[in-house]
Amino acid sequence: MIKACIFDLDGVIVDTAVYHYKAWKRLAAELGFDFTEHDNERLKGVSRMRSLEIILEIGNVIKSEAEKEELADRKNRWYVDMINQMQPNEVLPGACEFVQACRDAGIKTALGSASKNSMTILNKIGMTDLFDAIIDGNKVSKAKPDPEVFLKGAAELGVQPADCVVFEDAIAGIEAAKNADMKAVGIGEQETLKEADVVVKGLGEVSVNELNRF
Ligand code: B16
Ligand code: MG
Repeated sequence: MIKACIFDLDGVIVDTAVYHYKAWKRLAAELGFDFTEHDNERLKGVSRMRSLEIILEIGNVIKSEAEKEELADRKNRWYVDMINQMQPNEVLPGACEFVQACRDAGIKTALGSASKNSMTILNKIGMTDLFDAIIDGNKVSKAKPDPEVFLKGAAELGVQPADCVVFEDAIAGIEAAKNADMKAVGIGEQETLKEADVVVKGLGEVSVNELNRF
């Protein structure tokens, strides 16, 4: 019996990938190489530091740990400038309505994101109060596909993992949900998110009545 829904943020509730892309592209340009939209796909659901390492690999650039910290901070400042301008109309179609419908049906809701900026984003889009628990990059030490983020979400909600459904757009996120012994709904393409129990294009396609059928 499903008692809780846990939502990834980027790619499920909002499309912040576009802002991550602009900021990483600007950093790559300062380092003297190009970073394409195709490359950006590799960063979805991946932590900030791991994203930087992937970018440095693409540019064939080697940096010390201290330099990496500075580069990640620089990128994050540009990213934060952009997300500070976000508006409620940037919520992906049906996302707000579906989270609210879960709550109306007595199903608990949590955020399970790798981002350390999730509170800024939720406040800007006006969805902070729709989540009973918020687990993000500030609360976890192990990145997806480790199940930590989702297990912490279930624990904070007081719900058993088997009674949770995770909504995720990244392959590593679907793996994390499976590693947590939870149901996983993929948001995106069937060919990409093969391990998910079901794949939809967005939360606008899901209804609360279906949750126990996944
Ligand atoms: P930050 P999610 C992830 O969000 C993004 O998909 C990923 O591209 C980003 O690097 C990561 O958050 C960390 O974000 O730099 O804000 O801490 O999909 O887990 O909600
Ligand atoms: Mg995501």
